[in-house]
Amino acid sequence: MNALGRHILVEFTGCNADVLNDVSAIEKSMIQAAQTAGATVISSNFHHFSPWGVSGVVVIQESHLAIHTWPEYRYASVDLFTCGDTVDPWVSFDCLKKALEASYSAIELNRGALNIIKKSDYKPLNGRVDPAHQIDTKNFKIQRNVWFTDKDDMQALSLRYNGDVLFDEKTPYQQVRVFDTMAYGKMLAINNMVMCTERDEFHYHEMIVHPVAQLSKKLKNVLVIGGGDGGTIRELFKYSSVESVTMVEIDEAVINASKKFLNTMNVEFSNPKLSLIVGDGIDFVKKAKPETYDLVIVDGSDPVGPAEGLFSKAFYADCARVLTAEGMLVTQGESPMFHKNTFVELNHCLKDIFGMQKVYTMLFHATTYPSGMWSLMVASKRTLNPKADFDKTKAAEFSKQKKLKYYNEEIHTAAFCLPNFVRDLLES
Ligand code: SPD
Repeated sequence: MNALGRHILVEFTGCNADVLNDVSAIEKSMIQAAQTAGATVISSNFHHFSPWGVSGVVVIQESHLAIHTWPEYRYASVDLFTCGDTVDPWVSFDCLKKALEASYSAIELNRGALNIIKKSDYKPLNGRVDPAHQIDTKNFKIQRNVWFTDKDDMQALSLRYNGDVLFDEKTPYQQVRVFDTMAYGKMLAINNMVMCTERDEFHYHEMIVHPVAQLSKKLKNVLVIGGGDGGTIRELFKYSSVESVTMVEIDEAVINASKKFLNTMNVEFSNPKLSLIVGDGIDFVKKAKPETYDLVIVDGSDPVGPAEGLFSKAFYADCARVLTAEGMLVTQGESPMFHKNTFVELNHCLKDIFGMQKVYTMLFHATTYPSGMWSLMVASKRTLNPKADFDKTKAAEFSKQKKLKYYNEEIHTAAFCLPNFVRDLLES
């Protein structure tokens, strides 16, 4: 060869959009394309962007393979660069064309044409002669660096996982997936948004249940809208006063994913006090009898797809109707940093329905939700002081006895204390 390497630049068009949007499938196809051509893969580094697209590179001993996908255009831009003459980049090209189900146009460039560059007598001081630096191609483990990203146009939160997706179902409502993340264990994601991870789900699930439970005068009949992963009912059933929990989850795939993989959360699905309904929670409250529940918990996803209606006035008016005279409601309120408008609108919507003095906002740390700062909004049929109208000693004992990991009597009060910028947002 009269050059150091060969570089193929490819325009893959008319591709399968679902494949282009699947970081795991893309990473696997890229590794396979490299290996089929006889390359030694050293590492892979892939990111999935939400709402769409994947970028990544496979570093091979003989250079690299890189890809950027635009599922919405059914387009991928790919470059395949190999040095030496042991690896034929067109073999990788063929593999990818098949994997992406693509049409293509491509050009090949010679890189480092030897009639232009000349070898010098440069010898690095620390030449890599140490056998520890040689790649043992038989026992070598590829460093896979694949990232799940929950983001909007301005900010993102990424978690690394090993490239394998444990559960992946596209339902009529959403895409439900479970990943095994390196830092946070199993993670449930809906439509590319983090719902919960094994390592930090207790922050959310303890906080959506215990502050309202400790404030409740009566806690017998509870309605949970959403909550299909099971984390919320796990916390609820820690109260012996609870006689019945009705949980209405729209997507059975969430329940199935949890039953299969989320073992810290799926522990109460067979509790005899649970009525588990797979159905539309919005429709359910519309048809439910008035004054039925002491507590309504709205444990939904972010306001896209089926959860959109969980942020509407009509829905909360129905929730208020089904609450008993002293009943309470708690709903996840998004992030004042990441979803400022939704956060404020939901608060105003609840105040319109329950009254200005009967809606209270809590903040807590949600380490794997974008921005790390998350809110819960409480609405009550009776006026209360949420920071104080609970039995501190009982709350402290409960927290100890049940071995809670986040909630305690001090967190209770602190959660309702808001930073000035959040107060300003809510008063605006
Ligand atoms: N952006 C994440 C908001 C998710 C709220 N619900 C999580 C469900 C956990 N049971």
